[in-house]
Amino acid sequence: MGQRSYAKRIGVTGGAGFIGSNLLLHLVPRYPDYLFVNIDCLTYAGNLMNLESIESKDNYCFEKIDIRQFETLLECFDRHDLTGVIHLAAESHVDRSITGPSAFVSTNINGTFNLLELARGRMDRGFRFHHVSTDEVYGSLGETGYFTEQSPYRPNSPYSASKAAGDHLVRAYHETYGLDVVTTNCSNNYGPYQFPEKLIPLMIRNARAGLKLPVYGDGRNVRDWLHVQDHCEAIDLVFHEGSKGGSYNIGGHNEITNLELVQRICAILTDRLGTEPLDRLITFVEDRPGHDRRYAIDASYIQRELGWKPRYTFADGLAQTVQWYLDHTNWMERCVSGDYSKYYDRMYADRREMT
Ligand code: NAD
Ligand code: TDX
Repeated sequence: MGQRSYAKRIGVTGGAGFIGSNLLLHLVPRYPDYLFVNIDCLTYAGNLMNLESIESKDNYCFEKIDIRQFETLLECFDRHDLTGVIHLAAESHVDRSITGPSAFVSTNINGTFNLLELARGRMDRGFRFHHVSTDEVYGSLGETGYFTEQSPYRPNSPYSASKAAGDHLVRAYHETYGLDVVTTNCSNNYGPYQFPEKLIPLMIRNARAGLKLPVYGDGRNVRDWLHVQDHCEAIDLVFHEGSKGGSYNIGGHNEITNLELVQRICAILTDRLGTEPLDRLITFVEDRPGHDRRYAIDASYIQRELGWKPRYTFADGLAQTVQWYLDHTNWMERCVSGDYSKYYDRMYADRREMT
């Protein structure tokens, strides 16, 4: 049987993570004439169960690969003859970067370097490299002001420093070699399939279980929240229409303190579950070292240049997200127990041995 030909063959690194899963669920049905190769080594944060609904699609496949392993990556790029990559694979949790920075340096910097080298070898085929990054590279804001694409880089955690290093390499490959790159720097995402170590799913899980809700420091740190679906639509747009070498800030203009956010989650849960007010569980705990005070994104450039703007209001997005976690308690518990990793063994390990 001859191989199907595709208009584009795109590697999506980190496709089993929170944003990567949502992105593949968005892209795979939307572009039936593209092949999407999910490249992920399945750390604790990778969960293939998220992708069950696209698992058997012709234009999707999964490759269990660590982006730190150059030779394995090379073989994958060659076998699928990739024409582009959307690079999301990363160690992504700030608290883990404080207790164990090593994997952040190797994956977020060396892994990005490996992918750039492979992209450089494919420049003659019009290869596009989309680097998915974060607003945390800009450091912390005071009471006022916004991060723009011109803001200086001032990362404060090992996580954000490793992401910043990745951004710099991407920029350098464009300036030095003329590689076709685009970078997106997004604010805090929320929505389905987020690993319950991050603020919103952690608070939902704990509140439901009657556990303490640990708010760091005074709870007045501000984050600018964006629904993951809005982020995925922005990535889709920038990958297709972003200008070569361009950087785009993406944010939702939803600034809220952590304390207020946790109170809102408690109010929604109290209402939905019909319990005693759950905000009594809020507990202030020792602050995160180097805790950035405030993030806020000026997203006017992507809006002006590419016509992107978020579709979710924060009120609707948060209510829908809380409901999603209430409806998927099994998913949450399997994440926490680590049970989800068995899904790979069932679905792929045997299949791999047969080929
Ligand atoms: P996540 O931690 O949920 O998922 C990361 C994925 O990368 C996992 O599937 C994991 O298995 C995979 N991975 C990690 N190391 C790997 C390696 N060495 N080789 C192959 N795969 C590896 O992360 P997320 O929240 O989905 O974030 C995705 C990307 O978006 C990251 O680059 C992150 O920096 C960026 N980002 C995240 C947010 C956010 O709020 N979550 C905001 C802005 C930018
Ligand atoms: O238990 C908690 N209590 C608490 O007060 C946790 C887990 C967090 N927090 C605070 C710290 C932050 O100010 O809530 C805020 C959000 O924390 P996280 O969910 O850990 O996200 P953050 O550190 O802001 O980083 C996230 O957004 C930017 C992602 O994890 C990054 O990958 C992304 O780049």
